[in-house]
Amino acid sequence: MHLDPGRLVTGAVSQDATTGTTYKVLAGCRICGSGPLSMVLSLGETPLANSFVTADRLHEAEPMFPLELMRCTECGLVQLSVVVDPELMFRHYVYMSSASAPLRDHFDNYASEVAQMYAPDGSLVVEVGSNDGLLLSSLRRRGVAAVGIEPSVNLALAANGAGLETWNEFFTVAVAERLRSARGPAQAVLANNVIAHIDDLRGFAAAVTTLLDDRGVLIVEFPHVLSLLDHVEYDTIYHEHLSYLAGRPLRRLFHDFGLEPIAAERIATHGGSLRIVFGRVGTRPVTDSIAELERSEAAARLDSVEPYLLFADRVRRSKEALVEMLRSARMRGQRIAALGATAKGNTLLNYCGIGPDVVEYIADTTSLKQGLYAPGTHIPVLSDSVFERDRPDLTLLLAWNYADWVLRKHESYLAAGGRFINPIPIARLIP
Ligand code: JHZ
Repeated sequence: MHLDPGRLVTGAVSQDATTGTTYKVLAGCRICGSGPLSMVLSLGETPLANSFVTADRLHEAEPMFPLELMRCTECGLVQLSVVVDPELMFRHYVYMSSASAPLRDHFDNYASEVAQMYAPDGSLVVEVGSNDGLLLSSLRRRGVAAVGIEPSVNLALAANGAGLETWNEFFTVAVAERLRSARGPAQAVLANNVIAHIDDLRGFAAAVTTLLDDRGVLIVEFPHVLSLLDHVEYDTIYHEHLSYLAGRPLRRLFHDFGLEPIAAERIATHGGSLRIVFGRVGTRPVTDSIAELERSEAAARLDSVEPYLLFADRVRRSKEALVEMLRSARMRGQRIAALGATAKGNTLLNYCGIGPDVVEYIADTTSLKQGLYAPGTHIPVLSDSVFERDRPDLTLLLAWNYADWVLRKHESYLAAGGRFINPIPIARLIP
């Protein structure tokens, strides 16, 4: 089946029972259009993972949406069964890249690679989903003419205020055309942790090809579905993440738009991600890394149901182990807090039914989250300085992707007898 750019494969519109908020139910795969999709796992109904609640709205019902993971048996894309309105999820956004210190080094190294390899003197580089401009600022420091596209009003405002040119838009063909006529073609389009959030992936691919120079590259970074399966990272499943990506379905998507993968690299961010570089077909050499990636995905049998059945079983066992560890700690009278008011943490807390009676508060470095309450569970989010002073007996590490950093940063807590619980892949005490 061939789909035109911009055409969404959506079926019925459904409604949340308490608040009447509408959402779309997918009728077929967003990459190849095949259907129906087959269910891999259901995590029940949850609120939106970044919809932290203000104190004055705690008594109001929160919209809840089914959180179900589906697999396309044709192209292999793993995706959610529903699509919540992106206006609701992204126009005001509390996740700020700059609040996670280790991400600064990651983006700095990345910016230096992009500047050297793809953006010689002053070339235009466009970052889609530029958040608060952390990567844009690293690119700027290296002399790259970097422009961001960011749908969140508050983050685009902050980035522009810091002198980092950011267009407050969702990335569409119309925006790509305007940007190209204003600034010329881009040598590189960067999309880090954003393609999983895009419903209309074909529209995205069309917008990229509109903007890119003939020899330009698209570089995408996203959590790899193999890491999701191998490390039981079920908490990274939430409504913002519409797709759980791998090399094969992406090759198929971009092929229809004249792009081919030329290099792939595994990177450690967000529990195991992939960085794939795409160029226009035949314009750049294809490195061995592409064949290697395809071999590793084939070896993992991502095209069969088995790894997903195993995954679903490991998810249930992971939940049981965590709930039991927390229950027995509370029975012993131990106090428990959490660290990192992450989006994934909210999937975990809601799916495992962990509330403020078990976890007293969540400490977080993001100013925009502090003073709010976690969606669904209503656990208060406090500043990380509170955690340093308070020293609870146990701390549930909801930002487990930064475990090494967090353990170093909170050495004195550990030295005073505090312990962390890493919930993924299976609950484990540190030390
Ligand atoms: P972090 C985000 O998910 C959101 P989240 C998004 N939807 C996405 O796609 C994924 O990333 C990939 C805090 N923190 O990165 C800062 C501390 O408090 O794991 C952040 O709130 N102390 C775009 O939200 C959170 O933890 C620390 O020392 O699951 C980290 O969020 C550090 C390092 C972080 O992503």
